[in-house]
Amino acid sequence: MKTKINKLLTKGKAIFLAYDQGIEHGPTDFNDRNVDPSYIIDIAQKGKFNAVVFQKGLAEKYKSEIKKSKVPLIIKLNGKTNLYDGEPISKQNCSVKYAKELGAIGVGYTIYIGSKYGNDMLAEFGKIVEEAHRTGLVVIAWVYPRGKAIEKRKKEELMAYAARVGLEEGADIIKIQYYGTKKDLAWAIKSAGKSKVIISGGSKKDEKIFLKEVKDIMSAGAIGLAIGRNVWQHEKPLEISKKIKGIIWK
Ligand code: FBP
Repeated sequence: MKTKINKLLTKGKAIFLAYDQGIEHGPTDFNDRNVDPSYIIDIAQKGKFNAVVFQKGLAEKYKSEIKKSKVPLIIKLNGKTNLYDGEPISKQNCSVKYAKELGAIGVGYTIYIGSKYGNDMLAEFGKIVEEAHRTGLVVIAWVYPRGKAIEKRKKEELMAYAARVGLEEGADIIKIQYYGTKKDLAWAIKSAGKSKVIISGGSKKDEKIFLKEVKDIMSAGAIGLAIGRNVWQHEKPLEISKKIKGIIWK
């Protein structure tokens, strides 16, 4: 089944603006400006992001703003709060069908490989891939190694495992976190085969350090980033977006 992956990419590359931190971390990530989803849609539009990533509630309540902005929408189909310290599990909270009705051209889902519940998430995600691909939606897997079983494992090695899981499960794009060296990342990207790899931004870093990281990420073969806090927590989000995009589309 052909997906509309090209609608989410520009010359094969992409920058997505991630804004699901409200559920994942709570409003502690936000200030007076960026607590407002309209502010995020505005950044995505003016910064010409390839898509914005929302949970279904924001996609519903800000439907008219999203439509007006013309920014493509990716809806996360699962999520969890951090008000719980057990083995990580993120369950589906939105159907593929509903995401499509809300205007999404892609859906996202987080899998915590290494968790006691990792295989349950793989099974749930497997069904999502089939349904989404049947209706032409692009599927993006956030694959994060987490949980007790992997505490002693090397994060840089698990990065390749995460990427491979995304490929084997049928994700079109795999979002992983960058650990280790450029060589480790290049191996992870190779392990992802024909699936594309994007990297998550993480908590806000010093700008110089962050931009150097983006350079390494791109030269290792990633197609771009799905980034949140390093953009919308920045004093000048459009300026930093421009710098990041200058590296992605160099
Ligand atoms: P950031 O660039 O802000 O890190 O966003 C990327 C992301 O994957 C979000 O989609 C998600 O909400 C968050 O990171 C998950 O954070 P955590 O690493 O704490 O689970």
